[in-house]
Amino acid sequence: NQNRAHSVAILGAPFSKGQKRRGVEHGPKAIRDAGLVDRLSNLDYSVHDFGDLSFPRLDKDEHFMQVPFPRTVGRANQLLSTAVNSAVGAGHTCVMLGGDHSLAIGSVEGHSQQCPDLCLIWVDAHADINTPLTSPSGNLHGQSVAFLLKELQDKMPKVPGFSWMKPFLSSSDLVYIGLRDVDPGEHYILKDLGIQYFTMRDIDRMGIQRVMEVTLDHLLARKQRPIHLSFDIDSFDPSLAPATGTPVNGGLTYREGIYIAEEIHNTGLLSVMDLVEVNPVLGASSEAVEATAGLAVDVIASSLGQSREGANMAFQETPSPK
Ligand code: HAR
Ligand code: MN
Ligand code: MN
Ligand code: MN
Repeated sequence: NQNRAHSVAILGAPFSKGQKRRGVEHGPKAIRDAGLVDRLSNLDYSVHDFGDLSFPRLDKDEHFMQVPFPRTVGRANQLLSTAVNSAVGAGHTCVMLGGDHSLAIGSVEGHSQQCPDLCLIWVDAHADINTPLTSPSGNLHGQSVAFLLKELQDKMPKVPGFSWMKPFLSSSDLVYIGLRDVDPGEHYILKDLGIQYFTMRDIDRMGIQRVMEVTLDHLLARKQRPIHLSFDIDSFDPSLAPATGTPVNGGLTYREGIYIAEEIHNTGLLSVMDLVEVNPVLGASSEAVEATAGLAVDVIASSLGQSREGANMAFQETPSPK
């Protein structure tokens, strides 16, 4: 277990203005309440919980085209970018707790400041690659990837609030896993840019083992480099993760989700992960909320090395009776 005694930074990002349903700003608390810090400490990490970032309320923030709260989302992401940048710079593996998925803009951007050669694994029911001109909803959590990609630069209008950043990621540095609700404009972009993606149908055909093999080969075969894992809890089937804003039937099984996380851990290259879209207000019961948040903790722990094989770090030898 090569990451033993490494340190993890936890950054809470209680933010919801990238979409229209309230409650996802309580995601960080729900995930912490499900026992995140203890679980990571048991893996022998030194855990640095930096608490929740505080994001300003901007009282003048008119729509831009169809996009609500552009300056609020831009500013939150700028602050998050700075926080991720310094956490990674300080040597931590960073876990960002959302909040909605628009936060990946700042998280990946901040990570890229320290690791310009990073690659991105996006686990989600959705592709989140709409531009403001293709988005059916206007919501920025469905557009995060479009802000990151160099190849979409001249398709992106100047959204107020985002002048602090410019796109830096190449479409060949990105793989999607779990897609099953992709808008027509998004599908065009995925095909046009030749982005590697695995839908739920691909997982049905190939199996998750082969999907991960091709994913890691695509991103790492030429050279080993830091991984950014952006994990949307709605990638899981709604029977497992009901407390989320845009559930879509036919999602990942528990074992598929955990296998993805384990394989990413096994590369030894995970540098930053996002766990987003846990919305405790949308659970039908406290059990539904606890199941969703507990699943989030399981994914994070597996990404950081919790193993189904069991750990033996407390033992140097099998104890003998005296
Ligand atoms: N594709 C739709 C849109 O752009 C919905 C996507 C947003 N849902 C998410 N993101 N949770 O993964 O509005
Ligand atoms: Mn390990
Ligand atoms: Mn998403
Ligand atoms: Mn999603």
